[in-house]
Amino acid sequence: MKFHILTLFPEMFSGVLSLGVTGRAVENGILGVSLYNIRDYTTDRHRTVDDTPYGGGAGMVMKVEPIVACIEEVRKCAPSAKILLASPGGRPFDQKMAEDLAAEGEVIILCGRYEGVDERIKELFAAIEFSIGDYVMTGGEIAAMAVVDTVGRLIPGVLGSSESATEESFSEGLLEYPQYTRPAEFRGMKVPDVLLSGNHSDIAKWRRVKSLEKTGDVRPDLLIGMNR
Ligand code: 21W
Repeated sequence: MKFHILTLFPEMFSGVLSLGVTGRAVENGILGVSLYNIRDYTTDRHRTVDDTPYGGGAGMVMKVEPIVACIEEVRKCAPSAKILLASPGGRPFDQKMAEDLAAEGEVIILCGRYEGVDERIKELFAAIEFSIGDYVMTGGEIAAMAVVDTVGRLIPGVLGSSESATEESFSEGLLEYPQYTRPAEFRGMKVPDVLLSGNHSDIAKWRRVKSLEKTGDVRPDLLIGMNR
C-alpha cells in the first residue's frame, strides 16, 4: 500500500511517519508514503501557490496549475491511483471508507490550505472529498494523517500479532468497554471484581453491558436501527 501526499507542509508528517505502529510499518516497507511539496511545482519567480477568490470574499484559494503539475508527476508512477481531497465540505471519513481504501494499491491525498482549492481540481481528477469531522482546522494535513493511520493499520503485517485482534469495537458498532490493568487497587479505586473473577462468560456479559451503556450515553446515534 502506498500513499502519495501533496501538501504545502511536508514537515508536519515526520512524527506520524517515524513513530509508533505507522512509523514501524514505513521503516519495514509495508507502508509506503511519499511527500510532495506543492510549492516545488510552481514555475513563477515567487513560487506562488494561492490567489484571491473570483467573486470576492475573504482569504485565498489554492491555484490549479501547481496542483495539476504535481498530480500529473505522481500519476506517471501511479496512473490509476484514486485521489482524495481533504476538505471540510467532504464526505465524513469512516471505518467503511478506510476498509475500501485498504484494498487500493496506491492513493493520492491532496491537503488543502487557506480557504480551499480551486474547484476545477475536483472535476479534472474526480477527486473524492473527505472530512474528518464537524470542526474547522487550518488545513488538510491532520486529516491526511488520520487516513494514513486508519488505513495503514488495516494493511496485513502493519499491526503485530498482539495488536491485531483489536477490531471488535467499531466493527460491532459499539463504543469500547472500560479497561484496567495492574494494580488491582489504586488510591482506593478498585478494579471491578468481575474482571478478577476468571469467569469469562461473566466478563464478556459485563463488557457488553458497559459498551451498550457507554454508547447510549455518548453516541445514541450508533444504537438507532440496531434492533430489527
Ligand atoms: C477550513 C478550509 C475552512 C476551508 C466559501 C467556500 C480538511 C478539514 C480540512 C479549511 C474552510 C477536514 C469557503 C475537518 C477541517 C481543511 C481547512 C472554509 C471557506 N468559503 N476535516 N469555502 N475539518 N480545513 N472555506 O477543517 O482543510 S479535512
